[in-house]
Amino acid sequence: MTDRRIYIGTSVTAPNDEVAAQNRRAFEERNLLAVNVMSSPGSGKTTLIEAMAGVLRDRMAVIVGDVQTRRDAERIEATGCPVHQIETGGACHLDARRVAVAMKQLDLPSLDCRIVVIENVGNLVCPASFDLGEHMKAALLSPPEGDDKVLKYPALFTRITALIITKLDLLPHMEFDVERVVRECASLNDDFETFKLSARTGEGVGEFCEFLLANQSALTA
Ligand SMILES: Nc1nc2c(ncn2[C@@H]2O[C@H](COP(=O)(O)OP(=O)(O)OP(=O)(O)O)[C@@H](O)[C@H]2O)c(=O)[nH]1
Ligand SMILES: [Mg+2]
Repeated sequence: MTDRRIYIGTSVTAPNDEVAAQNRRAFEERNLLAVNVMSSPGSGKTTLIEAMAGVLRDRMAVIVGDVQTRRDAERIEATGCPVHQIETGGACHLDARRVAVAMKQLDLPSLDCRIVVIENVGNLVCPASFDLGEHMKAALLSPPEGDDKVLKYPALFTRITALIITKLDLLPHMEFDVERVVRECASLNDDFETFKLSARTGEGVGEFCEFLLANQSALTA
């Protein structure tokens, strides 16, 4: 039997991309910069957001995605930061439609913030393929995960604007070559900034917050 292929000229992510574009416009109408934070489970996304809340205070709101539970939202709520939890009920990544609903729930017009952080579901693969309407993607990598991950999971590291090496306080106890991570990321991506920080000690968290605020100012300039 002859192998016949039918070309369908539409991307499978096209419906998602349309909603993402609407989300981006809605963020921009309110002068908000949205950042999509991605990494493996446990690499420290929520802990970084907790630390950022101490720096950005009422300039930040958060949308947080998890397969199940409100645990991360409860942690972020405790900082006083406005937060909405998305429970995906099984999906291993956020999509633009879910984020659109969360934006309504957060009631962005009533907030006086400048940065919206979207914590994606812990996963180094699928979240990278879905535009949520963010202005930048950030990836966390920490010493316990190993310094070989960039080239093993290239889809995410190809698309990021911020590479965040976190849990820096653990570096003296682990074999983790920071320069290798940066070098391998640079082999995939020629337009990203590197941040080295510890959400535990607070070292470097301010620099990342300044970077976001500078990008928010550029958005509204
Ligand atoms: N030593 C140290 N531990 C950290 C740091 N950041 C996070 N942790 C710890 O790492 C563990 C996981 O942190 P979370 O912030 O919950 O990780 P997450 O990426 O949000 O996890 P998921 O939401 O499940 O994907 C917790 O025990 C944190 O206390 C850090 O900078 N230094
Ligand atoms: Mg988390």
